[in-house]
Amino acid sequence: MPLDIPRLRQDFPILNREVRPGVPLAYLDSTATAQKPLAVINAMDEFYRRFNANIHRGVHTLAEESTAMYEAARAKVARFINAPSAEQIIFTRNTTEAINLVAYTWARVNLKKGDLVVLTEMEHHSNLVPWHMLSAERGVNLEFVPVMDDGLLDLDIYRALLARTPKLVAFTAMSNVLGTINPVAEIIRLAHEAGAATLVDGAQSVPHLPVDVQALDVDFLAFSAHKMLGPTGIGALYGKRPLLEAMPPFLGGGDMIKTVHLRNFVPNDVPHKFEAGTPAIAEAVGFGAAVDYLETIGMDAVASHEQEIIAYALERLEEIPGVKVFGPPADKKGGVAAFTLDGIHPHDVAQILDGSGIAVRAGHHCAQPLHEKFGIPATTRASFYLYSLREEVDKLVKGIYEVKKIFG
Ligand code: C6P
Repeated sequence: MPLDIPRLRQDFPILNREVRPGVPLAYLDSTATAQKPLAVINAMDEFYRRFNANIHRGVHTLAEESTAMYEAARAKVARFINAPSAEQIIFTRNTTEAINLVAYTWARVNLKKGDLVVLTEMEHHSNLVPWHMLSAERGVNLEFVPVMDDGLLDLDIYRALLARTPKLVAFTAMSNVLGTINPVAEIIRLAHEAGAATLVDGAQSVPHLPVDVQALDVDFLAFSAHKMLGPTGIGALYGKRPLLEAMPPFLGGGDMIKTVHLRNFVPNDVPHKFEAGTPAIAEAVGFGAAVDYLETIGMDAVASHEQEIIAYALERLEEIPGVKVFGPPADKKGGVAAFTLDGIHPHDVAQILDGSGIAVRAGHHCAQPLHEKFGIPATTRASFYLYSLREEVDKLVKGIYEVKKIFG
């Protein structure tokens, strides 16, 4: 059953707003952050109106209720990615913090000078910089699976890199620029055969595709609530239980301990060992509501709607003279179209589109090495989600023709 998009859009109040009087919003920047349905907004509002209390600390009714809500959210997130248990979900601030958690704990225990970490050329800075920092500190070597001209990873070179027995393969499931959906299960299987652990950056895959951590057999998966209809300020790290249990704590403080004495402490059990201090409680409740909302729609339906929209967007964009869209064909990518327009800077394109209420992002999208690879400083990026309309693609195309007219 195709989604009833006009009906579904009524769940998102912001989509009805005008950017300026008489100029309705066409929000084509969901890869940066997704808009929020009333279910999420109301869940957080109700939490603050009725339940607000700190968790895991008080014995009063509100503290017990808010603790139960926070832990229920963890269970929902676990169910959403088919994690074997809720304890394997660690709440973090976002994908970036989840990756850093692995880099600061697992990696600093398990990697030493000369060890190899394999990344790819299409990584977001959040899956590059933590490894640069580790490399500078420990002398760990980094190698990169190349991106080919068609936006796909060169798996032959990947196999060759695996022959050098890396300790970790860390890669994105979906590129936030090219939209490329990587063969995650195969990359993980090959990594495991070579004896490497795996970390998947799921910032773009978990919001847009069905993801099953047990089927993938992934060791670590990082993702952010705000890209999947939830609030900012919260994300998650999934990890295999033996790995999480063996890892030292990340940040020290309240809640992550069993006992503290003047000269030592005993860390708490997983997942609390990794959640120091008062966490983002209302945000966790909102995250849980976002997961409920996506499950009601169904991730297969979300993915197939985006597949249809991106196929239409590529067809329309590619017929505009001077437009070059980066990345693979529609059937190998998610709802992301990053493009250049001959002779016109991406920031100018985005600024003029904004005049027509079209929200797109311009820049290197925190993937500067990928842009360097393609020999360009920046792209304009339109991105789609479950609420995107074909009419918004038409608006974008019309807007690009206007940009061309302005620049002669
Ligand atoms: N990409 C974009 O506009 P955080 O900021 O921690 O929630 O997510 C980081 C991140 C990690 N990996 C990928 C593949 C991503 O796309 C992002 C966030 C946004 O493309 C903001 S730069």
